[in-house]
Amino acid sequence: MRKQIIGMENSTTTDTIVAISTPPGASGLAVLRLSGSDAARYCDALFRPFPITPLKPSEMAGYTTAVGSWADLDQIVLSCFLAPHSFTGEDVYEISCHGGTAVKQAILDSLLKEGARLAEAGEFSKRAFINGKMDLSQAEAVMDLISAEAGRQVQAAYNQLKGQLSGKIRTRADKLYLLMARVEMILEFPELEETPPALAQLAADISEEGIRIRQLASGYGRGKIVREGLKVAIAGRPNAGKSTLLNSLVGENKAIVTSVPGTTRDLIEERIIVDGYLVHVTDTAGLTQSSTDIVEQEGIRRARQAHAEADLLFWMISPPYPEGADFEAEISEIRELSADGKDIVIVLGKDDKGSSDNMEAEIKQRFLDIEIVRFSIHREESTEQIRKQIREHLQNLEHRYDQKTLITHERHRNLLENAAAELNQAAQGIGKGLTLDLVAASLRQAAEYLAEMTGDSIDVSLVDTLFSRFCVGK
Ligand SMILES: Nc1nc2c(ncn2[C@@H]2O[C@H](COP(=O)(O)OP(=O)(O)OP(=O)(O)O)[C@@H](O)[C@H]2O)c(=O)[nH]1
Ligand SMILES: [Mg+2]
Repeated sequence: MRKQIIGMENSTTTDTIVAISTPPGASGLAVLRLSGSDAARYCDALFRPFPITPLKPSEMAGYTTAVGSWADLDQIVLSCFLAPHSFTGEDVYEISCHGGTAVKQAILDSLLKEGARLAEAGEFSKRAFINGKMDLSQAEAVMDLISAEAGRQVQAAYNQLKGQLSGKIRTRADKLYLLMARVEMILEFPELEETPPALAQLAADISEEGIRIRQLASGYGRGKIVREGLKVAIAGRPNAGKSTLLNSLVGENKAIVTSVPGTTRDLIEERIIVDGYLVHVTDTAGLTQSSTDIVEQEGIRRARQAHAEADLLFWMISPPYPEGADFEAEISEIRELSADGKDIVIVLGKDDKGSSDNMEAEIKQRFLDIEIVRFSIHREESTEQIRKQIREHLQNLEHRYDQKTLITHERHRNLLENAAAELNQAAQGIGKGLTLDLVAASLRQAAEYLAEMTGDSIDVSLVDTLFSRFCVGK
């Protein structure tokens, strides 16, 4: 069923679009995708089937393929998906050709010459959404699936694509419609229903629904980490061994390591995978109070920003240990971050250079409850111990947010929070004598927020913005 989108009533989306759906550059094979009512006609003009599949493209049945030649350019496999049983809901032909840059461009040009239009970014998915093939949260999942680098991202995106989230949202929306019906009933037959106990029960039920929706929103706690990755930063004084730690986690010499304090100035961010989670590890400039070098000062400013944004901070303290006021300054900086709720692990670095026992005892005395690990680049198991800290952090997160349904997009979280706030307000309002018309309006508004998640009710400008973030050919 075609979707009604506010503001899109008169627009036409029936022209036939084409794009190269595989990445740029040379490859063994490539796929071009063609969607729209003229797709068969364009293929008829350009495709010559081999005798084993003698049908013209317009005579092919849906879900069948044919081999043949394409406009004297290449030998291809043509796959046919007829409306409405295709990705976009329109007639779709996919052309698998050889993946040379010139070949795919020539095939694309031949189709453009026939009259096809080059697809905009995300236009295939947008048509799939408009034609009711999937809802908005599923279309967002397609994009996530394409950009996924880690196993957990794939899992979350696929669950969303299968409609796990949409199902949950529709269940909640149905409950809101029932509540709306109850309010309408009371409005119509006040003598029967508008008694204090009936109203109190209504308020309790609305409040309960708000709590459930807020619970769903809290799935963003882990969902954000799954989709965007965990941010880990490495902090400490110059020369503490931060870049060495980064390199050991990445398994490559990504950051320059020298014995000169102040080597790292820029932020160096690398991606690793831990337990199927994407983890961004950022090496930062060493912190020092005494720098007069403006480049180093800028490095330190950026370092502090990265520390503030990190989900987990490895703070390295290595020999020669700071003493007196320097040590106190470092401790108070750690304490401040920790008081702000930052998860910090102290790494006692260069553990091969003498005993870290005293420093460990000192730190334990200052912080009752802080993780401490020892690290030496000359010990093989050291890197694994650091990875273990990351793993434990991720496991804690799983315990803290054990929702089955992950909320992976901020847009979804905000809509759920807005819906919950609206319900909470309505529930509290009933006790304070809020008129039932206004309660009904709040319920309707909350349902609207939920509908925006799945795109059941959505503005055309939002549709355009969301789909333009997709890649061309999707
Ligand atoms: N013995 C020993 N030396 C280390 C270890 N880790 C790093 N080093 C040495 O310490 C020096 C500084 O290491 P880096 O990794 O560059 O230190 P950094 O904290 O990134 O330094 P800045 O970028 O200047 O802040 C280099 O000479 C390293 O080889 C270690 O575990 N043991
Ligand atoms: Mg460094």
